[in-house]
Amino acid sequence: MWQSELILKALTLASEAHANQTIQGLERPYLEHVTGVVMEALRAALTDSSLDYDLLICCGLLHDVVEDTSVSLESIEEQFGRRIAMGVSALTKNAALPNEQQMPDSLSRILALKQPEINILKMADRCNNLRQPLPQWNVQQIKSYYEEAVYILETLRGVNQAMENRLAERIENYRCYWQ
Ligand SMILES: [Mn+2]
Repeated sequence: MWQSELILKALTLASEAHANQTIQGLERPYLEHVTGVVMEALRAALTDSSLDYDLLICCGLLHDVVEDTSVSLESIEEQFGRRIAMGVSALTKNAALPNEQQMPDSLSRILALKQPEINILKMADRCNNLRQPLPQWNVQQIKSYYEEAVYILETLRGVNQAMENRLAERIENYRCYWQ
């Protein structure tokens, strides 16, 4: 099914790396976002036993570690191997690019990997992030976040119906924040 020791190692790394970080606007431990993403992904992935659950769960736990903390991709590769490092890398935005290119770039790297587990995780990530917008956001920012979610779903769809249905439902519910 999955390797518990490997997953516990990823959970420990994520817990240490995100220790001082909170979810923006909620001020709750960031690990709540990370494990929420894994929960969403796993719920969908259990409909397809051909998926690699080690890859899915480890990349889910580590998906924001390189983007948001000082942990390097090299150390992920050393500890978890190349496949997991490649998955985390595709889920990490390239901060050297202009803002508007960062999401298209990440999605094209996810598609190039051809690992459905990573498509599922990106959709699960947006599912978890489609919560009540920050109070300082204006209507335009909220609409843009909605449109970006639609773009993520349309770009990555075709790998897992349960995940796609779940994201579509979260997107539909998000409309209440600007309509
Ligand atoms: Mn995330």
